[in-house]
Amino acid sequence: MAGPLQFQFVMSADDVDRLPPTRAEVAFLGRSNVGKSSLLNALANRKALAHVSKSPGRTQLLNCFELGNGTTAVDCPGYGFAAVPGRVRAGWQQMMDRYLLERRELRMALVLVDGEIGPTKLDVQMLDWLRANELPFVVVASKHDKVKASVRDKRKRELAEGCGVAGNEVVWVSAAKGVGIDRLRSLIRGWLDQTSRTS
Ligand SMILES: Nc1nc2c(ncn2[C@@H]2O[C@H](COP(=O)(O)OP(=O)(O)OP(=O)(O)O)[C@@H](O)[C@H]2O)c(=O)[nH]1
Ligand SMILES: [Mg+2]
Repeated sequence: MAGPLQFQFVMSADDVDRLPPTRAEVAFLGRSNVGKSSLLNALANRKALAHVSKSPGRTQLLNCFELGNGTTAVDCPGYGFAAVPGRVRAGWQQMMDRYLLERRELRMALVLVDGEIGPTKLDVQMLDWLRANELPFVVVASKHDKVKASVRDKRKRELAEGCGVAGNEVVWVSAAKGVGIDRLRSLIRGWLDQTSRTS
């Protein structure tokens, strides 16, 4: 089935145990301000389904959306926001570790990397951690519209290299301009159709 993903907000949870049961799930990860919520809105073709941040780092919960066929998507809090106190950051880390390690139905972690900025140290740490724990992930490069056409090829090569993946494994998107959105929709449908986890 083509067209927008009909996400409906279900609930926000501060722990994996409080999330609703699901058949299959995808998660949106990435540093604060990278464009996770904007991407969810673009995939759903909705303006304000997921809250787009005016100030970064405000989403501290796992925001769960359902697709109507027993599958779900989780918009995770952004990492790397300097103004968050250490104590809060430690709590966030624990919540995220538990979520990623214990959510058995997680089919794919979409790791958003800012296409304009490229992978930060925290992005690389997250990717290394996912690899070390053998969790399935895909790199999604956001804000394609902000990368000038003249530097695009070079940027695409550098971003993939910085993330330790092949160039053709990176999914480039622009929530603002709709670039790559249809393709990502069908990838997500495919991951959610899987009956079990693959890495
Ligand atoms: N130009 C451009 N700006 C974008 C795009 N996607 C998101 N933005 C902007 O980037 C900022 C952050 O977007 P969000 O979607 O709130 O980012 P987030 O990753 O959900 O941030 P947190 O919830 O704080 O973790 C907003 O000002 C968006 O308008 C895009 O494709 N192109
Ligand atoms: Mg957000």
